[in-house]
Amino acid sequence: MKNFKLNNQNISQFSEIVSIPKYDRSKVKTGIVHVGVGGFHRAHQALYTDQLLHDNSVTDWGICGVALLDFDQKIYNTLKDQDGLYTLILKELDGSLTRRVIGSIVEYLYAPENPMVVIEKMAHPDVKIITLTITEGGYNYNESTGEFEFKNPNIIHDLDNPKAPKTIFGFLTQALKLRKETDRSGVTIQSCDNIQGNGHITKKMVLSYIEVAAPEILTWVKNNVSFPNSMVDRITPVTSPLDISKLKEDTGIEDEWPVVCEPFKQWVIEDNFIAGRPQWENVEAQFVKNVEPYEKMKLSLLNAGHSILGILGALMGYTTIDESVSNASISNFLRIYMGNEVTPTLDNLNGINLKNYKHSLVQRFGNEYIKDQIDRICSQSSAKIPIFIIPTIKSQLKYKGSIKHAAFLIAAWAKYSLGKNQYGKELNIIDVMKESLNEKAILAKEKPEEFLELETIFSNLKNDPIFVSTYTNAYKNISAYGIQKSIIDINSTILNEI
Ligand code: CS2
Repeated sequence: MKNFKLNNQNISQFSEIVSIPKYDRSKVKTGIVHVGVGGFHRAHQALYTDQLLHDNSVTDWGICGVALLDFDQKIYNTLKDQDGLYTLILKELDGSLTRRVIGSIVEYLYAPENPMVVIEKMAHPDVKIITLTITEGGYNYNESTGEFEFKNPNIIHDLDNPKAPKTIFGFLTQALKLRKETDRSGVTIQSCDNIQGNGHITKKMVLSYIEVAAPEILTWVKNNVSFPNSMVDRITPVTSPLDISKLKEDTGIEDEWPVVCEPFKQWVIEDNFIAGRPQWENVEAQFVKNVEPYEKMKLSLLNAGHSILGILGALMGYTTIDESVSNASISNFLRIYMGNEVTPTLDNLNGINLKNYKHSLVQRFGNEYIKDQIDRICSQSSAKIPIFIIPTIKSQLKYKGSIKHAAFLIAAWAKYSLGKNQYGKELNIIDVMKESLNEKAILAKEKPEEFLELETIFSNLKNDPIFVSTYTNAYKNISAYGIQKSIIDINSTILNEI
């Protein structure tokens, strides 16, 4: 088979082999600016939009991808080189692959190269929505106070250099200012990150920054910008070199950075778009009045489940999520956590069969073709645990429910933060708080409660005697009996109680 580089010129070469965009990309205008063109965006929103653009009457909703950080240069270069085209590879549960070339990203910009171009694009009259996947840690709030973190050096930089910002807050502020000054329409800012109330948080953080950076536009922003909440879901591991070479071998497509993902996808969106929106509901997105219960269900079951499989699995010496969930003691742990500790905190899930949802999660985690990396899941746990796990603990404490498995997980995380698995092998910890986590983890060896002193993660949990004693017991058990045996033991205490 002859190989061709993926780009506009060669795209028709692949039409017999994979599904390709069957719309005229040159006629598609940019209506959405997306910040953070990682694997997830390309497996999720960009696919929904690509499906929508196949209706040839839809030409207003092309995406301009923005790479915000120096770190994003590689994806920018790849997309530029490939005219925004890339291959999405669905890995089905039976191992078969479904491939599709996506065409909805019609422009791409690299902010560090030319911040003004990004600001102007965000303020362009055709742009009606700015969507974000900037990770859980990207919203710059202090977990213990819930307030915007003005001490962040990049925020200080943006306040001093408004025309050459580095953070999303600096960019949005300048773009909104330009929109107001040039009498342009308002715009929707839509977070697509895994945060409870992601729209509310985005609104609060953006307004907090503007209040200091550009108070003269605050009222305009309040009246002309909407911030819908949304729940996003699709497991998207990091692309491996094998995925790239296999794509080329099987199809002749030379794609420098295809995206791989699971077959499942879900997008539940609050219908709150001040300047209009695409009809994503035509391609299976759900628009609802209140996203909160869906978000809560997904974050506290799927994402928390991931953190459990990641942290316990890492300590046991596994490298992928499917390996971790195929260990019976870990999957029992997960089931008990979901049933005993999360389910009592969920309500208002009209139309969702929670039992089936939990069952399907275990199946999705077990997809052995996905090979979702434990390193990816455990990365930035300091931003994830406060969103995925702590709210469940707080709610259970309030209603005197069980917190045994959650407290055990925190104890296991304290062990993980020491940097070694049960065989003494070094763990690859990727976390902005890696050093402080490690410092507290070392102190915790003598006095387990020390780990809870990290207030930006645990807020005031260290003052709850029930939590502290449950956590301390779990920590001592792991120290005394090792991770495997203490997981089995904690599962059996619950089964006995039941
Ligand atoms: C994962 C998510 O980052 C994580 O810890 O739980 O990336 C997860 O795969 C997605 O939210 C799935 O929708």
